[in-house]
Amino acid sequence: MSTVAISTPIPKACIIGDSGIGKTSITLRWLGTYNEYNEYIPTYLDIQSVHVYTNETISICDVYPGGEYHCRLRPLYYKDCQLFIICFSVVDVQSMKSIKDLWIPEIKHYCKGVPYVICGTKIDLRGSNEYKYIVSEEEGYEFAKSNGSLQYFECSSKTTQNIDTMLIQIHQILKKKSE
Ligand SMILES: Nc1nc2c(ncn2[C@@H]2O[C@H](COP(=O)(O)OP(=O)(O)O)[C@@H](O)[C@H]2O)c(=O)[nH]1
Ligand SMILES: [Mg+2]
Repeated sequence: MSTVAISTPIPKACIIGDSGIGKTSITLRWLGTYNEYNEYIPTYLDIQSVHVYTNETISICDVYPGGEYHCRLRPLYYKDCQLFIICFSVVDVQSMKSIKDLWIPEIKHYCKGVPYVICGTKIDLRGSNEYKYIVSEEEGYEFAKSNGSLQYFECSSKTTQNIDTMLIQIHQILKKKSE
């Protein structure tokens, strides 16, 4: 009798949102390869295995948003996605608006029923007076709640605030889903 090894597929989450809001930086923090001196962060459009604990891995797909070509390519990366992490920058209110206008409609179209969480990025910039408008934590939370998000996160890749907690909670959501 032959033995067939059946491996459990690694849970997959896709990180999406407008360009320049810090998606790749979060992925790099989770991978442990973030470099704060790197002004230019190449976008992967790639799937990375992130080790949550030594024996627990999830795959994170960092999806590049821009351009006509990528609009058609993006849904290919959504295949088998079990959770979307939709990001916006708290200092870029347009990126929050895009969640409603573009990102939620897109995942509802291509991945009906797949849950999502919303994440406000770059919270270290809240203290800055360089921005006309800064989304507060309460506003982010209310926005997430009224737009069908499973949970609301906030983080800063620069200071690492909430980066680890967010990964652990995302892992828990994925794990619960596969039980
Ligand atoms: N201040 C601050 N800057 C950030 C943070 N995360 C990313 N950035 C910067 O924002 C720019 C875009 O980041 P990136 O991760 O490439 O965004 P992406 O296009 O959404 O993948 C880069 O210059 C980063 O250094 C953050 O938490 N705080
Ligand atoms: Mg990127």
